[in-house]
Parts: sequence; C-alpha cells; structure tokens
Amino acid sequence: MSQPLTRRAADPVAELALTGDLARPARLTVSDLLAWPQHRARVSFECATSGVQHHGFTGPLLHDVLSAAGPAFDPARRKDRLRFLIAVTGADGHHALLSWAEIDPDFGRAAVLLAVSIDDNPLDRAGPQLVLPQDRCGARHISGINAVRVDGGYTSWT
Ligand SMILES: Nc1nc2c(c(=O)[nH]1)N[C@H]1C(S)=C(S)[C@@H](COP(=O)(O)O)O[C@H]1N2
Ligand SMILES: [Mo]
Repeated sequence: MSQPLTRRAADPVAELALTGDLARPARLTVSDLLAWPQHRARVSFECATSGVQHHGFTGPLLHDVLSAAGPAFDPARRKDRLRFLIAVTGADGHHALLSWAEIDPDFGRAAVLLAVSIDDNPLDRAGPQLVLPQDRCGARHISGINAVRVDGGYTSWT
C-alpha cells in the first residue's frame, strides 16, 4: 500500500517562522534544518528547579541558518552587525534575546545550535531547540522554537 497522504495531519511537524529584517524570511521544519552542515554538542547546564542536566544535541549553527536568510546588514562592515538582535520564541511563549554579535565569528563566536535532535531523538514534532554550549544555566535552551526574529531596528543612533 502507498503511504497515506494524511500522514502529515496525523503526525504534525513543527515549523519555525524566520522573520524580521531579512531578505529571505522562511518557514523551516526540522527536516529543512538538515540542509546546513550539522554540528554536535554535548552540554551540561543547571536548572534552578531540576538541577544539573546533560544532553547531546545535533543541528546547524544558528549563525549559518540566519546568514542564509539574508540579514539586512552589509556583511563586509563589521560595525553594521552590532545593532542586530535575535529574538527566539518557544511555542509556550518562553523567549530570549541574543545579540547578533554573540554568535558572529568576528565577535562572541558562540557555537549556538538550532538542534534537530536531543539525545538521538529527532525533534521534528516538538520543534527545534536552542542550544548554548557556553551557558551555565539552562534557561536559554529554548525548546519547541516556533519563531526566530532578526531585528536591526536600532538605526536611530546614526
Ligand atoms: N519553550 C521552553 N523552553 C525552555 C523552558 C521553558 O519554560 N519553555 N525552560 C528553560 C529552562 S528554565 C531550562 S533549565 C531548560 C531545561 O528545562 P527542562 O528540564 O524543563 O527541559 O529548558 C529551558 N527551555
Ligand atoms: Mo531552568
């Protein structure tokens, strides 16, 4: 028998909306995120309520995915990137802001991932997870990401 066409409705796949000051905004599933080079990270973080956790994640670098979407800065001008923020939101409303410079190879160089798997379990249904190997606390490891917004709106200084 052929695969039922209703599979997607019965087994929903999470999507994340990539929006903001981007030339190519996009809606991305976990399977779309496999198109970028995949990285592995073993991380430990402390949760204020549940203690220390250890996990292994795989996924693309957040910087690679956002760069492909064409952020509205001149890539040749390092100072132009410093006003950009990245807002990451989970389906439950938990969210955090990162600065572009935090993940930029010329500045903070944090190897932040948009994880497609946790401990070898795929995240297609739950949605991708933010992984910040440098964080001691787990609060920014946002799970079930459904929106990432890039905001370069702080132009009033110039
Ligand atoms: N979407 C979402 N992600 C989240 C949270 C949350 O409330 N919502 N809590 C954070 C916190 S405080 C921690 S410590 C880590 C691990 O939390 P967990 O043990 O509940 O998975 O997930 C983080 N990611
Ligand atoms: Mo936590």
